[in-house]
Amino acid sequence: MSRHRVAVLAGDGIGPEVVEASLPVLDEAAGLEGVRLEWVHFPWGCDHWQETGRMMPADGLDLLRPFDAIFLGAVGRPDVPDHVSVRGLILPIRQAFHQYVNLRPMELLSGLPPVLAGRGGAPFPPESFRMVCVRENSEGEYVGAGGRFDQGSPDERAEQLSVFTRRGIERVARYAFHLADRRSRRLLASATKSNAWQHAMVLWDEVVEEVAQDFPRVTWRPYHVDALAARMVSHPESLDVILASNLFGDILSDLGAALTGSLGLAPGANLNPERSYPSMFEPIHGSAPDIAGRGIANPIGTLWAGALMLEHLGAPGAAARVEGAIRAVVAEGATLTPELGGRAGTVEVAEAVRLRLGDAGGAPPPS
Ligand code: GGG
Repeated sequence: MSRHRVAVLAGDGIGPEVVEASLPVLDEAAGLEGVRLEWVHFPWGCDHWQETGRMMPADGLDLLRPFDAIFLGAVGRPDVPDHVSVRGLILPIRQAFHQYVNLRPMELLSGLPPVLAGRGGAPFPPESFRMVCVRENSEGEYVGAGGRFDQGSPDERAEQLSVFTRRGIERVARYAFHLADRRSRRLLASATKSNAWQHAMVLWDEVVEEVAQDFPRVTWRPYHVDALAARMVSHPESLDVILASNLFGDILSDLGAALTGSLGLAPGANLNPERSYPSMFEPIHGSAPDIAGRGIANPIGTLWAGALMLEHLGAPGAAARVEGAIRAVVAEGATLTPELGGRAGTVEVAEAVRLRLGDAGGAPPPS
């Protein structure tokens, strides 16, 4: 039996609820494939910030470093500024551990009522909406450089610096083209805004073009990010892999998740492809304080993030079980959370997925 040690950062709001419901499901899926997951919980987040002034201890990164993976719920609380919570926990982990790929699948699952009406009024068939966003996750608009000047005066200004490096763009572009090359449609759309950002996005376009030369089987093109957002709504069937900067990828993947029915469905993997550091897996949703504590948060994004983690840990059979079970539960439609029109709670949905793990073994996810 192989063993993997996973650091759990359940975090704030609905984070602890969706994580607690998901861990037994992931344990069981792993166990069915001869894999043992050892969870170690760290009580970091906004409560920790209130008590100590820090979202995680000063040596938090050192404590996380030896783990095989990190499993994150959500961070944020209405009384804590968002930049404190996100900059205090999520971004330092992503940046310090060189998790430069944020992989965010966006897929319309069979059985869900379509959000998009489709051209001519006919609903889009589920297979027409199957994308994955490869978001640059370590630099760009999220480097945090800049400052506030002349605060409180009429001349007050804020400067927020973006930093794009050739190395940073190249490595994430290479990952995205590799991924596109392995998928059946072999399409890649690169999100740019080089008409307005004449420095950073022109470098982005040049480096992406250079990397593309090594992947002749991938059909690709750049889109201005605004046009790409519109295309996700009007022609989703024309999109497959989306390569985007940190900010653009964050926005496009929330749009994509909403178009599939709910932000609660979508998983994210913060990957260090070289495996020099632990990678981190999380649902893309935030802490959702409006529904926290009510037991109705959708655990599917968290479970799916767990499937991505199992895949990364070298347990593809366990990952396929979780993904197959999610697909089965959603297609059945009897156990869904309220935002998808159902009446089930977090624990019930997770339990329904757990009960389908046995019959979902080995089902390969569509590419
Ligand atoms: N599930 C983790 C979480 O709470 N995400 C909320 C968020 O705002 N994340 C920032 C980001 O993904 O860049």
